[in-house]
Amino acid sequence: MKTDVLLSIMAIASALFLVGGSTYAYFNDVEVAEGNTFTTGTLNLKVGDDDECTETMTFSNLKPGDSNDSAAIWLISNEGSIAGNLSVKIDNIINNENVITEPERESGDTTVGGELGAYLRLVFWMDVDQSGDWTAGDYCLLSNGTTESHGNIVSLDAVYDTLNNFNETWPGVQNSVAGGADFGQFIVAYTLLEGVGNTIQSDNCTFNISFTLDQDRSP
Ligand SMILES: [Ca+2]
Ligand SMILES: [Ca+2]
Ligand SMILES: [Ca+2]
Ligand SMILES: [Ca+2]
Repeated sequence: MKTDVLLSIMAIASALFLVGGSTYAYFNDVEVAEGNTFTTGTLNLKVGDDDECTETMTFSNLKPGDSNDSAAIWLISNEGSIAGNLSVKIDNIINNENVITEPERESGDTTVGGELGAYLRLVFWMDVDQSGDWTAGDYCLLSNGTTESHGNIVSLDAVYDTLNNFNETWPGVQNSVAGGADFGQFIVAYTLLEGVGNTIQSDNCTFNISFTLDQDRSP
């Protein structure tokens, strides 16, 4: 009796071994995608020669009749690896009276703030193709906070305005510009018209120009 049971158990175990062993005979194959990596891109705006920006305009001893069509020529670049949108802002416009010269006083000037910003006429524009000239594809910043393209403005002479009127923000002046690409040369021109009079003697004006690069979120 015990022998029979033992034989039965051995038979079942043997059968199970054969069934279990037979599963290793099915076809099989494994492939592995190794080292999966996710890396972020970069977003970095460069204005002029250095990053961060060291550009600044400084002009002294200005007088009526002076003008300069290249007061600034700054290359604006998307130094990152992803596309971005460029915005520009001009703010912090400050007019200083400094001293009041005798001719200035004779003209009726007082010590309440300087007048240069009300007379200094400026143009801010982007030479997109970096040709140095106002050509197709270029655009300028208007003192009402909009931009105008070359196709609609024959000459930049038409868009000069006084510094005090340029306290504006121009959002998205150039969008979806690829990483590694240039926006163009940002150029500033100025003119101090003849006949502006003595009230601006010794005055100065200061202001900031901010450039912002935002991540392009278009599909
Ligand atoms: Ca930068
Ligand atoms: Ca003065
Ligand atoms: Ca151009
Ligand atoms: Ca003055």
